[in-house]
Amino acid sequence: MAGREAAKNVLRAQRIELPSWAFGNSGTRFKVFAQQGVPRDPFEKVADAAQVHAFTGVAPTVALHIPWDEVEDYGALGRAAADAGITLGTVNANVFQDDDYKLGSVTNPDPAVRRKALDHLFACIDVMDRTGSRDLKLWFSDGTNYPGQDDIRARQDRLAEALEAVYARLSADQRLILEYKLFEPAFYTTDVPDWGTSYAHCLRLGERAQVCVDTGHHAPGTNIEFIVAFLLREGKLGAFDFNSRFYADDDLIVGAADPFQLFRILFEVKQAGGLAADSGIAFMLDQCHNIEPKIPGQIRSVMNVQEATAKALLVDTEALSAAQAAGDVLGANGVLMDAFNTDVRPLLAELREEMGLDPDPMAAYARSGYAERIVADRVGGNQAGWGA
Ligand code: AOS
Ligand code: ZN
Ligand code: ZN
Repeated sequence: MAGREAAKNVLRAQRIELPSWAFGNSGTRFKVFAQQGVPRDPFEKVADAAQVHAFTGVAPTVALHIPWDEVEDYGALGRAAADAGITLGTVNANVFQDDDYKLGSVTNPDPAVRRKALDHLFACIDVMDRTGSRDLKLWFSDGTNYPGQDDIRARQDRLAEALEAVYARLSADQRLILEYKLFEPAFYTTDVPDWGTSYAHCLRLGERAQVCVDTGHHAPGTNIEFIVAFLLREGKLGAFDFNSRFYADDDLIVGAADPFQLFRILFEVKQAGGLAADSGIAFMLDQCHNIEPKIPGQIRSVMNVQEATAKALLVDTEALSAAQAAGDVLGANGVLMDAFNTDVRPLLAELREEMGLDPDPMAAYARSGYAERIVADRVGGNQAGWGA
C-alpha cells in the first residue's frame, strides 16, 4: 500500500467545486419538492456553499449559473463569498430554458435565435470578467427529436461557428469547457452527444478549449475511466461534473451508485498527474438533491469524492507496474482491489483533525444549528435546478 502521509498531502490540497443550483429546490419533470430554508437568492446559495467548505475544508469555490444566479453587483457577490471563506468559480451558461430554444440554441436553424444564444454566451463572459472566473462551462441541450427534422451536418457547422466566436471573446486566462451528453432533452440527435464530438470541437478551437466529463452523461456500461485516461493523455480534460446515475442523467450523489467506478476514474486522474494542484482540472459536482437535505447532500458528496481519491492514492503503483510488466493479470488486479477495499475513513478523519476540522463533517454540520437557522430565517425559497 502506498504511503498514508503522501496521500494525506494530496488530499489536503484537493479542491472540489460546488454547484450553486444544488442548494435550491429541484425535482424531476413530475414534481419539485420544496424544502424549507432553501436560498432565496444567489447570496444565500453562496452562504450555503460556504457551509460545505467550512465542514470539509476542500470545497472553497462555488460555480454560478447564469441567469439563475444573475445579480446586479457581482463585486458584492464576490465579497459575500470571500467573507464566508469561499470564492466564485465556473460560470455555467444557460441556453436551454427559453421558448426560443425549442429547436436549439446555437444550432437553431433560425439565425435570430442563434444570435440571441451567442449574446447570452457573451454576457456570461462579461460575468466572468467581473467575478474573476476562469472557466465558462457550456452544455447545449441542442438536438432533434425526429429523423429529417434538421440537417445534422449544418447543425455542426452552426455549433462550430458559435464556439469559435465564444473562444475568440475569451481572455488569455479564461477557458471554454465543452460538456457532452448522450441524450435529453433531445431524443433523436444531440449536437454534442459524446466526448469525441466535444474533443473534436475543442481541438479545433485551441488549447484553452477543454472537455467536461459529466459522469452521468454516458450510455450504460460506458467505460468512463478510459475516456478520462484518453483525454488526459491528450491534455484535453478540463473538468468533471461529478454525480451518480442508475439510469440516465440522474444527478444523484456522486459515489452513491457506483463507488468503484468513481475510484477507477480517480485512479486514472491520479496516474496522469491530474490530482496535482496545478493540473487545471476543475473537479465539480453537478447534482440535485430532490428528496434529501441539500447542504448535507453536498457534504456527503465531497466526502465520497475524498474517499475515492484516497483509495486511488493508496494504490501501490510500484507493485502494480511490476505485476503489469510480468503479465500477472490477477496480481495486478489484486493490487488495485487492495486499495479499493481499504477503509480510508480513519485516514480522512485524521486528516480533518490535522486541518483543524471536525473528523465527522456530517455530524458537525448537524450539531451546528445552521439547518434550523435557515429554516427560521428564510421564507419562500427560489426554485433552482431541473424540473422547473
Ligand atoms: C445537463 O444535463 C448538464 O449536466 C449541465 O452540466 C448542468 O446540469 C447545467 O448546465 C446546470 O448548469
Ligand atoms: Zn453537467
Ligand atoms: Zn447533466
